[in-house]
Amino acid sequence: MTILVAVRGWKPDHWIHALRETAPNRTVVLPGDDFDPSSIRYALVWKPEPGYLKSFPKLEAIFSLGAGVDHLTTDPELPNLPVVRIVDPDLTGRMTEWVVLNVLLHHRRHAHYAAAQAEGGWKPLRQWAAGAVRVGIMGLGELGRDAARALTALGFKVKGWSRTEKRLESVACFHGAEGLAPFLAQTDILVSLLPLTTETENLIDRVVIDALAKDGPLGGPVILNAGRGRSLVETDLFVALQDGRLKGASLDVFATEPLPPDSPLWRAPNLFMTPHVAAESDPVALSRYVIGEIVAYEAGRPLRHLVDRNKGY
Ligand code: NDP
Ligand code: OXD
Repeated sequence: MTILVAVRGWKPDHWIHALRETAPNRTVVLPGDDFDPSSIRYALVWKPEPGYLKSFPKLEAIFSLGAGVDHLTTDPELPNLPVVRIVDPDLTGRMTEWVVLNVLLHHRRHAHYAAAQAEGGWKPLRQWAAGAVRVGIMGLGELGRDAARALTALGFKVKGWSRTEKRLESVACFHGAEGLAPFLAQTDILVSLLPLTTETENLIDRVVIDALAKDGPLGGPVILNAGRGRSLVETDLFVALQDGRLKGASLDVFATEPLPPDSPLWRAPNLFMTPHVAAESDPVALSRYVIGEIVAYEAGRPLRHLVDRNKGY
């Protein structure tokens, strides 16, 4: 029952160490180690080389080491096996921290105060209560629901948009193409926690930007994206920040990562950027999650949190 760990762009050492600590009786190997490909039952992966996973004839399940699975669904040679994604309070809590932090940075007008401090200026601005601000969350999945809960607790007026109909306490829910315009029209701060699929690619463009509420207390709408970079048309966001149709933005994910040095986004006004660290996959927490799922599966229980290949998430 050998476990393969293939994490492109991440250091594998912490994963190997955490997995061996969590499951000392299992063999854990890395690509390049000396092992028999037919010994591999489970692959724990992040951005594996396309086609790589078809090399293991007895593979039973693929575990994405991130909540997003576009790094797998875009592989045309992905074997037809169950793909399990991360649903874990450690990762969810990290994302909620990022969302709350960035909503508050804009709500509390932090760019203004940071600039004033740099100039040695004492420049108070009027401050509204959270209840005056409408936050709209695109994606009411594991991450969107938790962010909605935390923002509601702070007093923001929260609404959400998803593909299928939802009912959530204290959150006005919209869904589908017909729900998008009314959702946007009542949103001052838009938060995208959408997966990347054929439907969500380039979804947040100038049409969406122009459909956001313009009568909110922040003086213009704000966009946060921690879902996937390719859901947002970066040039449309940049132009809207430049010409003032958008008051501000926060981005954790980008169409090309790392963000190229010549991207105009580096110099966009009132834009907070983080390098895809909103919700890091923690080796200790997520090794416990994955081993727990494997143990349950081997005891005869069905695998949970499976990706639906037709939906793409
Ligand atoms: P889930 O699969 O639990 O939720 C996805 C949500 O998006 C669901 O509510 C789904 O609707 C909605 N959705 C999907 N397609 C559409 C569509 N076409 N129109 C409207 N709504 C849609 O995912 P998670 O919440 O766990 O994660 C969301 C994404 O966050 C990940 O896919 C990943 O890209 C990103 N992420 C980013 C991280 C970072 O560090 N920046 C870390 C972790 C994840 P429905 O409920 O109807 O199915
Ligand atoms: C994830 C990510 O999907 O890090 O977990 O983006």
